[in-house]
Amino acid sequence: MTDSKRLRIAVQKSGRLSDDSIALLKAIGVKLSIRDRLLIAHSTNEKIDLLRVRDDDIPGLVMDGVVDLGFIGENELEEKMLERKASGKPADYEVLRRLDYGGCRLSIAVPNEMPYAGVSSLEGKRVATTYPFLLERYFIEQNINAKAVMLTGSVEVAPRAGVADAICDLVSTGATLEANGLEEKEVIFRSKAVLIQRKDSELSDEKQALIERLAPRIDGVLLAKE
Ligand code: PRT
Ligand code: ZN
Repeated sequence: MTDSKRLRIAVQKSGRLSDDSIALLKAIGVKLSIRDRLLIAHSTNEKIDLLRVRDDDIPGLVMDGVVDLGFIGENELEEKMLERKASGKPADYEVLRRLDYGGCRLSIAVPNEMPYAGVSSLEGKRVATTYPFLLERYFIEQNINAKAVMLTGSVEVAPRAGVADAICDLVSTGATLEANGLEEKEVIFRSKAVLIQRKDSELSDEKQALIERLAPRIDGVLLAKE
């Protein structure tokens, strides 16, 4: 159960952002008792409840006002914002802090053997991605007539499977692209984890005061790591 007077924070349950987000909360003095299978975790020393969910759900939970804060990658946040705007849903949020983990880039990569002479080589091509809204925005900006093919996983095998000509996926070390015979050509978005909040006008004074007490501690933690 959650109590509406307690600050609700959404974090990824299990994935690349989970450990760093929990570690940051602990570093700013939020004591947490997390039991692996449970959706909700309570803080034992602050009026805070954690909602542990898939990262895909976090932007919507903040934008719909179900939670007050959320830790999320900017890639996912921007994609969901575009998707929600396109379907007329609320898409407002504020970035409370940009964080120092979850760094990656969303890039277009093509098979090693595909001739590539710049973005115009993508004209008329099918590009597999989990981020169709970011990719289509890029095509429009670049004035390219190409098609984003939505895949929720295994994007890197799409060209070999004959499902697409190229891909647009997250890259950090580049090892996955290399292992799949793909070459990174265009970076379309650079991302890090961020802590977002619902529009502050919608927060109670008590919750706002708690955020104002905790946020400077995040700056302290980030500074100490530099
Ligand atoms: O289950 P849930 O939906 O919560 O998790 P998920 O599988 O959707 O996400 P997860 O945990 O994989 O990633 C969460 C967030 O971490 C992403 O939205 C990014 O903001 C950030 N992040 C940082 C990354 C990467 N780096 C990353 N390298 N997310 C994914 N990758 C994948 C990428 O998709 C590709 O498959 O790693 C592979 C490439 O890595 P390299 O090192 O081989 O280039
Ligand atoms: Zn996800």
